[in-house]
Amino acid sequence: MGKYKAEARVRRLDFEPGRRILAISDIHGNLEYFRGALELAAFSAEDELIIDGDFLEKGDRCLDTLEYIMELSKAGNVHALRGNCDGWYTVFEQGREGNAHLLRYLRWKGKGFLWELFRNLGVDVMAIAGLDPYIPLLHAYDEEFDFLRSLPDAIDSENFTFVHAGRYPNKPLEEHSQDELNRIDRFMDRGDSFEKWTVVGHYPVVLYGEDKVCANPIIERKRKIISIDGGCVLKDDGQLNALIIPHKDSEDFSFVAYDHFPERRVLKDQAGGSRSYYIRWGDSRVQVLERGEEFSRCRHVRTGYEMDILTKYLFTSEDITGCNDCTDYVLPLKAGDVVRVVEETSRGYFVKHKGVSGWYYGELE
Ligand SMILES: [Mn+2]
Repeated sequence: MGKYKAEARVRRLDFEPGRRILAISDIHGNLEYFRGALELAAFSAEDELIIDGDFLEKGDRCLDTLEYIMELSKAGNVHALRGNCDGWYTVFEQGREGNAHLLRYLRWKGKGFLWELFRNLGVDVMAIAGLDPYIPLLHAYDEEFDFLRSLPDAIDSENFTFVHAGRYPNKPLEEHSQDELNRIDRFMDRGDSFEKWTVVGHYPVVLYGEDKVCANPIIERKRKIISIDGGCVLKDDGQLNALIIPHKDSEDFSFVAYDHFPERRVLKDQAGGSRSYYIRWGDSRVQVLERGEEFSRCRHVRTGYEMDILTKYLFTSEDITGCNDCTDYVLPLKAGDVVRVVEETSRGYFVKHKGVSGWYYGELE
């Protein structure tokens, strides 16, 4: 027998005509961004809201985020589905080996949903010898686990299918496994197209970019795919996107994006740079040529491309030096443009302009 693959659970939803449909994915325990995005979108009881998976892990407020989603879900117009980071209800059935693996994970991560629960229960995961005796304590949160257990892996409607990561064409949703719907990587690069719109998160959209970093949703009209993960929590310059579908029969999509970076105004025109590169997750190995306090001169190992990287973005693990996502892209800007400041440095500002990240070397108002 191969590894047991849980079958996907699909929930059908018939949206009422005229009601606005919002979709948000990959909140990753960032309650501030979630509330911010809902406010920007002017979310109300008149809207439908799809939470497209991965509202847990990586961030600092997983339990609060879950409880807020549970509260919102009571009204009947908020519909969450499960991402690959939300399946913690299996913690009661995983046995000794699973528990040992989980303890190593908790110690390594030092944050996340179960880490928060154990902290609240007074269990210091760094100090205990094994997790087995402490698993039953988690039943204090049965309501939360029941909610996670109840979530579908896909929400299907007349014109839109919502899944966390992706799906295969010519294969009914129900015949996918949970893992397929929740974990397909680089879904947009598979080249598939669909009859009805497929809305996904899971893979930060910035990673589809070549030389530029843009966190706005990608809408592929010919293939009917919308990818919305703005890199909230995962990226230093990430944002939480809320896709806005005006009503169930509309393709007039728009979006709002929330982040917490301060807004400033550009004082001088800046011509865009001619050459740039984007070093990103999965291909971020660099060689440090000259380490400085603020910036370090680095060479991207695979391409040989050289750029100055904020020293605080460098990390070393197992003798390999890598870096957080970064770019040397110089943004084309006009005086009066409003930018959002991610990093203020002695050389200039790393900013976002309309979802695109890059450098601005002039003065800000
Ligand atoms: Mn995911």
